[in-house]
Amino acid sequence: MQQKGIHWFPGHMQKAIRQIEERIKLIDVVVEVVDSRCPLSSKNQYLEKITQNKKRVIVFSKKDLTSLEEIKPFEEYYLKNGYYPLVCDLNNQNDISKIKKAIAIQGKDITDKYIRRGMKPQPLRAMIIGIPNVGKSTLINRLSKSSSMSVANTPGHTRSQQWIKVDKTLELLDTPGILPPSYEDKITAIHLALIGAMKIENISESELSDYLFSLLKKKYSSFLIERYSLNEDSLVSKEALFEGIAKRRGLLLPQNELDTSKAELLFLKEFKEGLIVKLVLDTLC
Ligand SMILES: Nc1nc2c(ncn2[C@@H]2O[C@H](COP(=O)(O)OP(=O)(O)OP(=O)(O)O)[C@@H](O)[C@H]2O)c(=O)[nH]1
Ligand SMILES: [Mg+2]
Repeated sequence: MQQKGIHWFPGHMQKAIRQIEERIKLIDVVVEVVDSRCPLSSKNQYLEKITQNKKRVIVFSKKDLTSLEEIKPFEEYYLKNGYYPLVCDLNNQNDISKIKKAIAIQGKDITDKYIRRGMKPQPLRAMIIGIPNVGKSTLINRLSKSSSMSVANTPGHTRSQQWIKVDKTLELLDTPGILPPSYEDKITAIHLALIGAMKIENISESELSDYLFSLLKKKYSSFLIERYSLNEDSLVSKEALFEGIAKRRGLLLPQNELDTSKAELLFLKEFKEGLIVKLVLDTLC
């Protein structure tokens, strides 16, 4: 498949960057969320620039949908680049506690400064950022629900900001910084579409299933065979695969022909939901 570059920079990107830059002035620790299945593609490159002078935690969300083995090199990569990486299931309270600890560790210098000056340490102020659908709201909800404190309204630098007091050590900006995904190559766009992080207006379902079929056939064929109780013959082509899936799942057209279009949609949906195989789509160069 030939991969043409995509030149894509939505008009609201600049606005989103400005909004985040404005708010980030008030923040001690930035918590960026990326999807574990796309630890590079689901990171907006502009966030790298905006956050580089801040203490940073990077949360790889949805670890329940990925391979913990395959994600390891990406943890090391971000560690080397000054982040505190954490692979998490945001529905798991233990993992949420680990994120709280990571914020405290990254903010220790700031807390220590108060202590050195003989002052009572102020709560660390954190902000959750990331591209759509990676789990930012889930994380804010989980962190704030773990606290019995209510929402506090503290005046910010230039305007009033809404803060959630998680406990006496941590306050959270109650709205996340959302930046659209940014990508220059089609593979990144395909990865984002496959995990459901962006609308797929400019990529057809057939392009997505072509890509996914080749990848799974090459590296994860046993998972495909097992999921749909197929034999090797069903992997000779994408068409054969969809026929196999349609047969197994009873997907039929009115004339009792196999509904391979429905099978294709099911294939994409079940991959997105982590039902076929848990993997990392991105690769480190
Ligand atoms: N399996 C799994 N699903 C998760 C996890 N974290 C979040 N989700 C799901 O991912 C979807 C998106 O989560 P949100 O918290 O709404 O994501 P967001 O980043 O706030 O999305 P936007 O508001 O669109 O920017 C929801 O269906 C969540 O339930 C996780 O760790 N594992
Ligand atoms: Mg949200």
